[in-house]
Formats: sequence, structure tokens, C-alpha cells
Amino acid sequence: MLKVKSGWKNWQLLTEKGRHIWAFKPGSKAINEHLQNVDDISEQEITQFAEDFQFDKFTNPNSGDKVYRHAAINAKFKAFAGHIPQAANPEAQKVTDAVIKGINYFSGLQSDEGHWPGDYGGPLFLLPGLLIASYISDTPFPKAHREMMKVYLFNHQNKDAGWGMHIEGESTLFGTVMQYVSLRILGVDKNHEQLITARAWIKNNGGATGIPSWGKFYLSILNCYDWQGFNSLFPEMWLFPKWLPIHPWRYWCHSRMVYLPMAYCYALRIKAPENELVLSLREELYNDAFTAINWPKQRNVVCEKDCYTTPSPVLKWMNFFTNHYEKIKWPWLRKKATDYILKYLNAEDEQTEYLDIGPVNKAINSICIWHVYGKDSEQFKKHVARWYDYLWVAEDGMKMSGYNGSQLWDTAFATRAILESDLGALFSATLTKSYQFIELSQIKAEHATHAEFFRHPMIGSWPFSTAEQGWPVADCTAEGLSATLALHHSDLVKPVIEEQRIKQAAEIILSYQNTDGGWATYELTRAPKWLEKLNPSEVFADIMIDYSWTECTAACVIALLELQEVYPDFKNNEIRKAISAGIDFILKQQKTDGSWYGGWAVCFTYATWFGVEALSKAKGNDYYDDMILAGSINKACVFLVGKQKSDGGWGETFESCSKLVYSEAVTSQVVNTAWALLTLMAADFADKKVLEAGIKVLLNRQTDLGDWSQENISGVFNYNCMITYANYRNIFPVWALSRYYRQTIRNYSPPPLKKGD
Ligand code: LAN
Repeated sequence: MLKVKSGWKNWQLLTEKGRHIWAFKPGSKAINEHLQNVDDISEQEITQFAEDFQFDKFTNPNSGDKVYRHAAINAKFKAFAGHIPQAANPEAQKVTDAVIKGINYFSGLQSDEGHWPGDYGGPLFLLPGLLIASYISDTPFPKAHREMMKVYLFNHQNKDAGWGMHIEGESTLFGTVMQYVSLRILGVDKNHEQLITARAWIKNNGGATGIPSWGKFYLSILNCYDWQGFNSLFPEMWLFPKWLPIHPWRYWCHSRMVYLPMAYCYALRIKAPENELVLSLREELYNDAFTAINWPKQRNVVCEKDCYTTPSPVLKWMNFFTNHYEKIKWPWLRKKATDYILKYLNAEDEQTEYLDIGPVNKAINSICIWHVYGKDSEQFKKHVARWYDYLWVAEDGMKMSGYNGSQLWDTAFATRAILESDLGALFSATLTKSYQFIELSQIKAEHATHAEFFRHPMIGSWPFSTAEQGWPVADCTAEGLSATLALHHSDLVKPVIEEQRIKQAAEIILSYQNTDGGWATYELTRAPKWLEKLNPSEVFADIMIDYSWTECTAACVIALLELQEVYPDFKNNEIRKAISAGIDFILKQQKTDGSWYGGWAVCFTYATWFGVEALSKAKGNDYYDDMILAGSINKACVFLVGKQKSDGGWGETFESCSKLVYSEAVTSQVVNTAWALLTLMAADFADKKVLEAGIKVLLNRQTDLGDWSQENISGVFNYNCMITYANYRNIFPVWALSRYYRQTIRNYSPPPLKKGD
């Protein structure tokens, strides 16, 4: 058994319908009761944290989700006791055993309600926002949490004493100042060794005046930066006529929902009261005296190390006008704008049970709601209760997740991975639970205010995390549907998602298709591409509108193809057209070297897998010219074979995402290897030696229990920020091995199963 360190044991994950929160020594199991938590940590336990949560960033900045996994495995793990099929030769037996071991281990991590909780950290600018919300509202986290957050922040300091924008990134001013301020909020003395060196980093890089705009925003809230040094967010734009292409209802929902509360804070110039910490930070963060800084001049100053997207001349020109408008603004118009924004904030809170669409607006909405209704208001209390949904404990400490989890997404992938071969039938109990969770997560009702606040229709859709968070996503709907169809097809579960709900999901997918033939993330593309010229973030690219993506498109095409197999008469013409247009889009995205760029995971191996999976599934079915499909698939294979490393695996670094060129990792990575293998097998790649060499990497890296080690970070958003998908290291190797088993070994039919086995 895995040894659970004593400091880790005090942390327990409580889950309920996909909701998960980490609790320090929970007396009772109920989440809501536990949230009344008390500060019950002893000095001895704090010292224990320091010993038990050691982590070496310089060996690997990615934690392995060991706290959750060790506890889950100790509680639930049983070596596989079922019938192990005998293969024809030892090599084939190894693969068979690895698939069974891999699924068996992963089943041990499944929660009682059927999903796979996991670390979804990575970005380093999230926890600081939440800490600033807790600080300004004077609502501190329990001491045990605060201690664990410190552990995390200290653990991720780079060798040069700064912090990156994400755990693998080189130091940036944004990362460094935000972690520095967080540690100070958490009570760390400015003379702490790690803060002295961090301060030197900040000062050597020009001081906090050069922090990117989101940092300027947070520091202004904290009263450690002057609002005058912040470009106007022009709250009145919410009163524009809706037909204008620049009306914010047309923005990508994440930008819309972040700039909304930011505009509110800006309009009211919300800031913490001056106190000892604030005054001290003003001295600690700048090269000049705070009062001597010419703030308006700092608006566009951004440290070179941070700048990813240079502000366009159009944006500068717009800022010039909006900044001037601040001097002459009409109070009644401003009031009208902020009233509208507040109404919208309340609607977002209510529609998501106060989870909000993501970690950034979660923190900023909390600040607005605290400011408007006060600390004792019901609304604010509801916000605070949901702060915990975003916190995660791993061996590197307590972090803020990039979402309230990746529950549905991981469950859908895991289900399909397990069902890839007959061996999945040996795990019908796991699949029954996955099915329950998938069923639970499908969205069944519309909010009363959905149209008023520009939400895409959602009945029948699936979200990325949980139904209560409830923002539908196009490709999550596709994955939810594919997993459901695979489960129904397997005959291992009793179908409770009826035909009508399957068709609703298909209709939602159709409703999401853009005129370019592709699918975007949460909504249709609502404005032209030139709106990107107004991207004010400096640190992210392509955030202004919801773009069509290869991965999202492929997932939707695949789900529709699978639907056609089962319900050929349902909207046949419409679906066929949608599929063909989707394929067109995918083909257009292919690069001349045969690869596809991945926008949501690292990187070319990911999107190439999606592209090829969709095209090969469509082949031979009259949806498209098969010669063209074959040509494209072939090019993709040539690309992948060219990238195979000498050990037989594949490996990319996150720089593939930010630099847009394939960046080879020093060692091969099991997740990239699995994607490449899945692609080649989907393409029926002829040279089996290539496959065998890749499969060997997966086999050799599997641990005795059936896990794989955490390697490089796998996820990304907006090109420049990376995000952890802790379950990918299990899902994709299992999937690839299962496919290999199915294609090359399958000489075995599982014994008839009792359902619920
Ligand atoms: C996600 C996570 C899931 C991801 C996929 C489903 C994998 C993708 O195919 C579509 C886009 C989506 C839904 C996605 C979009 C951007 C998110 C929400 C995230 C990467 C998780 C966190 C990120 C969010 C924007 C983080 C907050 C940062 C801001 C810049 C607002």
C-alpha cells in the first residue's frame, strides 16, 4: 500500500454530486456542515505540514496529486481479482495485464458518485485574486488553509526568486508580484528570506508599475496601485446598442464575465483601506516612492518578460478616448451602467449557484458583492461558501483550481477509454458509476434569465465540470454524448438517458456550429475577428471572441457521426451537412506539415489526434471525398512518425502552445505518446514497429499498481497559460493500450457478466 503521510491524512476530500472540497479534519461528512469550519490546527500540525508537503519544483514543477491519490488508493484499492484473459504470447499478455492494471488502479480513484476528482491547478494568478477578495472583505480562510497556501506559494518560487504565470513558466512580473503579495496577505514577514530575494527580482525588473493590466487591477483593489494608472474599462459600453460588433455580449464568455465585474470595481474605484500592510507593500513593490509615481504614465507600461500580446494601435486609440471620458463622464450614465452590471453579476451568481463561470470572475464577483451588500449579506456568504470549491490540496500545497473541477470532461474521456476494448467489460461497476455521473450532469433546464443575459440554449448539453456550475460547452456536450452512446452500446448499463435527451444533445451540438463549419467553446462566434485588436490583456492571445477550434470541431463531428450510426433517421440531412462542413473546417486547419495546433492541451499531438480521429471515423461513409481524407490522414501520420523519439515515445513542452511550433521535450511523455499512438491506430498505420515502440514506452512507465508518474503539464488556455489535467496520465495511456489490445490482440471475449459486477 502507499504510505499516506501523517500531515496529508488530516486533509480529506468531501464530494457531493460532483462538488468537491478539501476539508481539514472534517468531523462530519457533509460539505455544508463542514463549511462552518473552525480554526482547529495546532502548532505541531503546522510543523507537520512543513515536513509532509515537501515538494521539489526543480525535479518536476508538476505535483502528482499524491494527497488525493494516496488516500483514495488506501481506502479503496484492491488488486484486480477477476478473470484475467490469457493472451497468445507473453508480449500480448503484457499489454492485456497493463490495460487491466491501468483501469483497475484508475477505478480506485473514482468518487462514489462516479467522477474522477483531480488536481486542476497550474495557473499562478488565480489564488492571489481569491486572497485579495478574502483580504478586502476581511473574511480570512481557516488557519489550516492559510498554512497550506503558504506552502504552495513558497514551493513554486523559481530559482531566480520570481514566479511564473503558471507552474512551469519562467518568472514574470505578474507571477512574482501576485505571489509576493499573496504571501504578505497570508502574514509572511517581509524579511523572510524568500521574500527578500523575490523583492529584489521585482525591483530588478522595474518594480510593480510594469505589471500587466490584470495585476494593475488587483493591486488597485488592494490599494497598492493607483486606479489612475489603469486604463478605463468604460463601463458604459454595456449600454451600447446590441447590434454593435463591439457590444460586450459578443465577447468570448470568459472575457465578458471577467471584464464585467472588473468594470464594476473600476467604476466604483473599489479599494482596501490604507493600513500597515498596504502602506508597507507600497514601499516594498516599487523603485520610486509611491506618492512620486506618475500614475497615468504607467497605464501602458508592461514588463517585457510578461508581454505576450502587444496592445494594438486601435486599442491605444480607444484607451485615449475612454481615459479622457473618465474626466467628463456623466454620473447618471455611469450609474445606469453600473446598475446594469450589478444586475448581470447577480444573474451570473444565481445561474451558477455562486460558482461563476471560472476562477477569475469567482474572485472578482465576490469583491463586488461584498462591496454592494456587505459581509453579512446572504449573497456574500453564498459566495464565500463556494470559494472552497476552487481549492485543491496536493503534495505541493493548497492551490486554486482553474475551474470548479474537470469532472464531466474527465469522466467522459475515462468512460470512452475504458470502453475502447472488451476488457472494459471487466469494470462494469466503474462504468455504472460513470454513467450515473454523466446522467446527473446533463443539463435539464434553462435559467429563467438565460436569454436576457446572452446565454446559449442549454437543455441537453453537458458542462465541463458540474451541472450546478451549468455553463454548457460545445465539445463537452459532444464528449458527454459520445460517452453515453458508448455506454448504451456496451450493454453494461441500464439506459436511463432516453432517446429524447440524446436528441436534445445532438440538437444543441447542431446549434453550436459556426458559419465557418467549425465549433467554438461555449457559444457561437458572435463578432468578427478584428475585435481581437481590442484585447487589452497583454498576457493572453485570442480572448475576445469564441473561435472555432480543431479539437472542439472534431469532438462534435465524432459525436454526430456516432449518433448517425444509432439514429440514422434523426435529422439526417442536417446532420450530414453539419458533418461535412465540420470536416471542411478541420481540413482547413491542418498545417502544411500535416499537424494540427491544439488550443486546449499540449499541443500538436493533442489536436492531431482529434483531427485524425474525426477524419478516419468519417472515411468510407460518403460524407466527404475519401481520397482527400486519406491524403490528410496520411500527412498527419508522416508528421507524427517524424516526431517519434528514439525511445519510441513522443514528447512536447508547453512552448509548442505559446510559440506555435512543435517544441520537443527532452524525454518522451506518456500523455503525448498516448495521443500519437491513438492517432496512428485510428489511421490504421501500417508500420507496426512504430506502434510497438510507442506501446513499450507506456508499458515500461506503468507503475506496479497501474498508475503512471506525473510528467509535464498537459493543458493550456489562451496560448500562454498552462493548466494541469491530473487524470490525463491515466486516461490516455489506458485508452491507447486498450486500442492496441483491440486492434492487435483481441482473441478473447470476456465471460458473461452479471450487471453491476
Ligand atoms: C477550459 C477548460 C476546458 C476546455 C476544453 C473543454 C478542454 C476545450 O476543448 C474548450 C475550452 C475549455 C472549456 C476551457 C476554456 C478556458 C478555461 C475555462 C479552461 C481552460 C479552464 C480555465 C480557463 C479559464 C479561461 C481560466 C480563467 C482565465 C481567464 C483568462 C479568464
